[in-house]
Amino acid sequence: MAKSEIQKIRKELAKQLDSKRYEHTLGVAYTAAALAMRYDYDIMKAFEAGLLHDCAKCMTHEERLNYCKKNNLEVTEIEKKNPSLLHAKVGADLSNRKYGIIDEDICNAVRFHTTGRPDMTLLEKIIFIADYLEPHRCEAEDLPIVRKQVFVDIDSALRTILSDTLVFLEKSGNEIDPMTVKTYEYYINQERQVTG
Ligand code: DGI
Ligand code: FE
Ligand code: FE
Repeated sequence: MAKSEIQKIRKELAKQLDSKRYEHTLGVAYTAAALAMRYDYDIMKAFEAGLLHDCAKCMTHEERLNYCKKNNLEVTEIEKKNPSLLHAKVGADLSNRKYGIIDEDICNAVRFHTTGRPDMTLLEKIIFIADYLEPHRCEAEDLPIVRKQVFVDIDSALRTILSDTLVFLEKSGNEIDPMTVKTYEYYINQERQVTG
């Protein structure tokens, strides 16, 4: 993608997002670019996916639900009850229709950035992880550990994040998206297979 197109996307995002979310977005984009450098992925593609990952985050629940209706996006039961989960699915669709992204890997990285999914592509992992540990994040206790770990072994960082997210969701009494559990189980089983 040309520099001017990225500029255009940034300008539109600055309009669509509040300033805190916009700063987070830039943090994810640059963190994703750094991870792409480490793991030999296309740096600009990682940057673009990072830019777009939360593009639907500042819409209201109603706006997201209407968007899904209008564009025939399926809304699952858990998404109906927790419409903030929908920002990933709506964001992926907007990335394509509104922001002109035709690269499927980028759209899927946006689509699965909140729950992950089993057998993620490298870009999907990069965005999922960058979202958790970009410089403005400070909530999670294990951040200093994962921030180092991710540059050594991306899958082990992924497992730490998935496990901590599940603990957090359980503690805070949030309903858990079945996809979050599936992702966790997939990567835990994968480790068992590797280590025997
Ligand atoms: O959009 P961000 O805040 O940058 O990050 P995100 O897209 O990972 O969304 C984070 C929120 O999503 C956080 O409050 C936890 C929540 N979340 C992640 N997995 C699940 C979930 N919420 C529910 N209810 N169920 C899940 O499985
Ligand atoms: Fe998000
Ligand atoms: Fe985010």
